[in-house]
Amino acid sequence: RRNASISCSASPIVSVDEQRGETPTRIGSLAQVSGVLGCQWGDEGKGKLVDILAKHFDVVARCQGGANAGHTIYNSEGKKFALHLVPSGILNEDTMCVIGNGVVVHLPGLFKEIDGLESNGISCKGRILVSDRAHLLFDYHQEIDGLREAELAKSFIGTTKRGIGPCYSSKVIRNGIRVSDLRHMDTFPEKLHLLLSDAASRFKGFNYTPEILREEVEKYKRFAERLEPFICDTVYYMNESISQKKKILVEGGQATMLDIDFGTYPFVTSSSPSAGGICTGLGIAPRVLGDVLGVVKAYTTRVGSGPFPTEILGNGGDLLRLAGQEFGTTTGRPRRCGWLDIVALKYVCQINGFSALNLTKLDVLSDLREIKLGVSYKHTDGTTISSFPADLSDLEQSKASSIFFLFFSLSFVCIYRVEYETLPGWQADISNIRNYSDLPKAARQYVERIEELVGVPIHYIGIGPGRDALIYK
Ligand code: 2SA
Ligand code: GDP
Ligand code: MG
Repeated sequence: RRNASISCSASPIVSVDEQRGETPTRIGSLAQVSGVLGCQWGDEGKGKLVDILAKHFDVVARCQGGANAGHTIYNSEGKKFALHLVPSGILNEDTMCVIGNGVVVHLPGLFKEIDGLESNGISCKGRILVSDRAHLLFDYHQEIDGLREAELAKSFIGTTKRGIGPCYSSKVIRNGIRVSDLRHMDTFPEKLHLLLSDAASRFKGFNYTPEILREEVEKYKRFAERLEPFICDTVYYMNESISQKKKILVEGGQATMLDIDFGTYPFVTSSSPSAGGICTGLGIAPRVLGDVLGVVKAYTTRVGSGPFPTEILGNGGDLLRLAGQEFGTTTGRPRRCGWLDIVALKYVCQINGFSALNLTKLDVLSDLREIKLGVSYKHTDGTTISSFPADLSDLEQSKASSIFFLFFSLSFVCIYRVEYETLPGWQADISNIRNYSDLPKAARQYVERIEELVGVPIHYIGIGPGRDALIYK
């Protein structure tokens, strides 16, 4: 009952393209255990890559985050799906989807997502496993996420209000409730009472009554029954799958610049969306992890507050937002837009040790006459800083000089100046190109300059949202 049987098997990976003398897709040579992670502040197009890779893997697993993630994918008929908790392997019918111990699971949201997929003809039965160690995210976590944001007033984080911070707080402070607790409905009400009364004592605006507890417990009794077939010791499942030589793809949510340790703290999420999160969020050993692919947008976006050194304010940013349709997949919020930040990207590559990158949304830049790359940060004292700084607000007291670029934040200005390199645009539609060599010279120059600056090869280039809109380099 506790360990789902391991019965899936991916189609053999034959590098047909190489036999035909075409550009290798390189998918066939990806390691048995591979990962796909975001390189910026999220929404790089991770979902699309995972969906494309999924048919070559037996298992696609989420290791962190929750329904704050929004992964948009299109099936081969061009039908759009927005996934939040369900891994992006779900459209490939032979793939098992695992929601690992590091994920925080909002059951009403998960069931809604599953119902939506089923009603669109995607069978989820027997294909989704939820870790018995994953923490449950309750509606009340979402409510206090909103209350915390309101309390922060001007310094608000700009969370998705999906309850992520409060749920990870419960986990770390050790009064969280886990999926396995649903198997002990006798003690569940008391645990939930402790959580809710704690929230009521902390937040004036939080309404908690015995009636609310009763209703919530009844709801969770029904959820417990419905969830039972999905519950799995996924640590055992993942490790058994690895020893049986199954191919595993780990799908990251958010991105390293939102990582609780490495991101632009405190404007970050509450999990570890970088390579370390793969091991802690699934219970697999670092040495089994082979390839980690970084997904990076050809420019940068960020949703929510916090420093964004290469942000383009005003009309330029609005145009990019429109061209790239940069609106949150989960909340619909407009995303802030800017140039590609090489300083941040190098820092993220260092942390994750990517085998290769997927540069996405290159098509979005097609109309531009010139494209900028943020290549270094210079301090007012003239020194160039060598890595992404831990604390951009340590310059809070400094007065911004008009010649210096103002890093955007609602609560501070700081005076690092971003130095840019300007490259020519290509001003041609590239969305129908499928071979790297057919890209306009300026587009290839842009791609190759990024590779040169960052020192990591770009193996995949996105030139549209569809499954087929990928160039293998
Ligand atoms: P949270 O909700 O506590 O994780 O928010 C903390 C910060 O993390 C950011 N964050 C995200 N940034 C980009 N995309 C995300 N997913 C959705 C999407 C976002 C949406 O795919 O578009 O729809 O708004 C995501 N999730 C969290 C968040 O903006 C805060 O800065
Ligand atoms: P994720 O959170 O990293 O999976 O990314 P999102 O799905 O939140 O946002 C990426 C958006 O860009 C989605 O709407 C994708 O359909 C779209 N997208 C992905 N790759 C490309 C690309 O190469 N070109 C274009 N134009 N759109 C893309
Ligand atoms: Mg997203």
